[in-house]
Amino acid sequence: MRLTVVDAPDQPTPSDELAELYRGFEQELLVPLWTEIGDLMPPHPRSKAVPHLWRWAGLLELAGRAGHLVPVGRGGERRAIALANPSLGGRPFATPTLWAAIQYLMPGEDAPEHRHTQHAFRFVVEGEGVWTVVGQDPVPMGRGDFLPQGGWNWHAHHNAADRPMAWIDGLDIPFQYLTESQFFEFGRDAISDAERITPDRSRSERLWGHPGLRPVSAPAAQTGSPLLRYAWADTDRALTDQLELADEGYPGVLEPGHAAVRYTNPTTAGDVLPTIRAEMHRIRSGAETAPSRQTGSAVYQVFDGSGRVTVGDRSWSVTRGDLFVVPSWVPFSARSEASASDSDSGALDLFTFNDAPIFEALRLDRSSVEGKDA
Ligand code: GTQ
Ligand code: FE2
Repeated sequence: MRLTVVDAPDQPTPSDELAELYRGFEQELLVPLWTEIGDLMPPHPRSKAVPHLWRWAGLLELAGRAGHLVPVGRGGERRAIALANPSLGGRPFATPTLWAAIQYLMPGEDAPEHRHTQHAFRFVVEGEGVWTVVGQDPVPMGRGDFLPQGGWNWHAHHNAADRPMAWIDGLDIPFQYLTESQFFEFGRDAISDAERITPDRSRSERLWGHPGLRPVSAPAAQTGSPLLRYAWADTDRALTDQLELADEGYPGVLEPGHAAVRYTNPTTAGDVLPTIRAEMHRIRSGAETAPSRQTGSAVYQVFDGSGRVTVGDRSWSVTRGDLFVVPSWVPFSARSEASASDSDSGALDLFTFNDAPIFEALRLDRSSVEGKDA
């Protein structure tokens, strides 16, 4: 620490005595507010993170090479490769609060059982064949499926297929690193044969996966949603219905040509995880979202279609699988631009997750749309 005498109107006049005072502060490990206020208490958030884009093709290629070179086992635990925001000091942090990684499992491979306080989810942009075993309940993973997994649940992954599979993980690892709240335990080294079954639906879905219906026998409470898989067919139908209703003059869409759904905990109707919000947005071909910003950071992955996204002063053409970061209070907008290689509708489907539950719990949530404060 080295205090400097700042020559500015709101600062004391430099003098030998002032310099001596500052040396005294230093020796006693004291820092006055007046030299730090601009950084500590800015008029609005100035994120340390920057907008950044990672191309899916590049991630997948590197993950595939790791599949051949790096074993999965006790200690390393997961073949997960994290996005490191270029301005967060090389740490594996996509944003100051969120971890985002591509995870890769070779055919027949298992990732061993463990549990941790970090809240997590998996999202699948392509492929199938992996089952995540949460608390001994095998949960299938396929394209478009979202699998939340609240902290402290035992979990392992196993690839029952004859092809490698990749997906993305989202966790609150950086937030828990900052808050020094982490606990971690190893589970069994191998899951049992009874957990190696590959059912189409997990037990959690059979119990909790019926719209608007919850079992009257309230089972043991767990952290986060008890529903462990939100299947793509349901998400897709919800978005299709929203857009069609708008055409019929019914309310429901966020803005013209822009439908969105939030993954929720069926026991509370609130967010699926205590620290992470997750949503799927569909922007109709040719439609554009209004630029908006909020406190807190987000990660997006293009699920389908292609388009142009703008994050602050950065703008990229994006396509299936591409991942990008929206830092706190940086404006974001997206435009759907159908390209010849896109499947069916030409809509841009964007999966996104963010740290909004933390900000809302602490009353730190603020947003504005095109300059209108909310
Ligand atoms: O799959 O259990 O990307 O514990 C980071 C930490 C994945 C996992 C990650 C984890 C996992
Ligand atoms: Fe884990």
